Amino acid sequence: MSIEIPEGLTELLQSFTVEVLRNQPRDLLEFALQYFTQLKESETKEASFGNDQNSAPRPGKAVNFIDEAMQIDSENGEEEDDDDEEFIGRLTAPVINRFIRRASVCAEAFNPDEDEEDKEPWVTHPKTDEQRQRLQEACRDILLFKNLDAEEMSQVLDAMFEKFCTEGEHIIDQDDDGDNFYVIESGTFNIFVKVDGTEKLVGCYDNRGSFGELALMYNTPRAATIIATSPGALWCLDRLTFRRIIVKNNAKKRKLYEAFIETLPLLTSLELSERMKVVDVISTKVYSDSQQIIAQGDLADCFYIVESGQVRITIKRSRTKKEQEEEDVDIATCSRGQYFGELALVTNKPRAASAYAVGSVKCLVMDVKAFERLLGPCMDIMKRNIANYEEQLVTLFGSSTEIEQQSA
Ligand code: 1OR
Ligand code: 1OR
Repeated sequence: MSIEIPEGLTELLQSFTVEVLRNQPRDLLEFALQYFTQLKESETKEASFGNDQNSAPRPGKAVNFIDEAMQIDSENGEEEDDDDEEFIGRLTAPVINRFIRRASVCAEAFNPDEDEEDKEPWVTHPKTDEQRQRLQEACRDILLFKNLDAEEMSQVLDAMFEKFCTEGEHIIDQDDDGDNFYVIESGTFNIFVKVDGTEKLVGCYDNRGSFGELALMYNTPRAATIIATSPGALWCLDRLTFRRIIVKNNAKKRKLYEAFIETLPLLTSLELSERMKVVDVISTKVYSDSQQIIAQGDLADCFYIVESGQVRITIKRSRTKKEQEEEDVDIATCSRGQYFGELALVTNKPRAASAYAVGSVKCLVMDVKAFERLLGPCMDIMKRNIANYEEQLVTLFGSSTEIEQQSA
């Protein structure tokens, strides 16, 4: 007895199988239900619109599922997999978003305001030459600006405006909406975070650095209160320009560094969304052969991960016990995926060693505040390595106290 295979069955099942393989649904049955329901709906819709023959559904014509990565809600790092309407609104093809497994993480939550933002004129605050010079100096070491191209940087500088503040002034109050990003030209500022309803002093800024990026980056309420503890001068960047330039730049950075960040053993204790926040705050720095990256004894404000090339770590040692003359001794080499510069940040001491580029070197750099905020969960791994330094120190030099005294 021969069984007749209905026309279109093979095509239908093939298309379905392709969608299953592409989307890797967690619940196959539910996926199938949605797939065939949508197929039927689109068939009915097209029939009722009297579409031309070319677009008329045939048995087995595939439902056009969304083929893009699931978006991360950058406000809270959660997947927006329940919020289908937003996706349906911007896609012509029917979308069953909740089944789509993440292939990669998008840089930004879908932001319906973004198109509106683009229609706004660019913000410009005219400045004297003297102001512009001071502004450029204040922005020189701001990591968030390091990856901007010349045009983006000049748009940022044009948009920034000066704000003088008095001692005791609240620059930012926790839980408020974010208006500006601030770059410190001068002044000291305390950082308070509410813990169980009471404000706790968690850190301070001393005449350098920047703050106020989080609420603008992730569309969240302010995460901390910032109060001036001296008269000071700040440069402010409005929310619109910040989002247009910095947030868009972060999207590019995520595409570039997502895969590399995923390979770093140091960051395995972090959630995926936290690792993406690491990408948002890093900048890249390039060093030429023999260039000094860290100088032993300096105050520390950055943490480094080697992206390419080799970094030589050296430590100063007296040639003899009596002589003042010192020589640099090689103690370690860091290559792709390894980090350095954590010790001074963890111990709050000056740099314990120097670091030099061997050949051309590219590093990902993170500032101390981001390091403290984001890398807490990685502290165990770092502390284990620091304990290793101590051991190596004894092996290399016999006693750790000699080096400790020298690097203190
Ligand atoms: P924002 O837009 O949320 C407050 O406004 C700013 O304070 C914030 O951006 C950061 O730029 C800055 N946790 C959260 N925000 C901090 C922190 C911080 N430090 C500075 N800011 N922590 C302290 C880490 C040294 C973590 C505390 C648990
Ligand atoms: P930092 O912030 O003190 C220098 O800046 C960096 O060199 C340091 O953090 C470490 O990341 C890195 N002792 C001290 N620092 C070391 C060592 C080290 N190795 C790498 N660094 N060792 C013991 C010294 C004899 C390790 C020897 C293998």
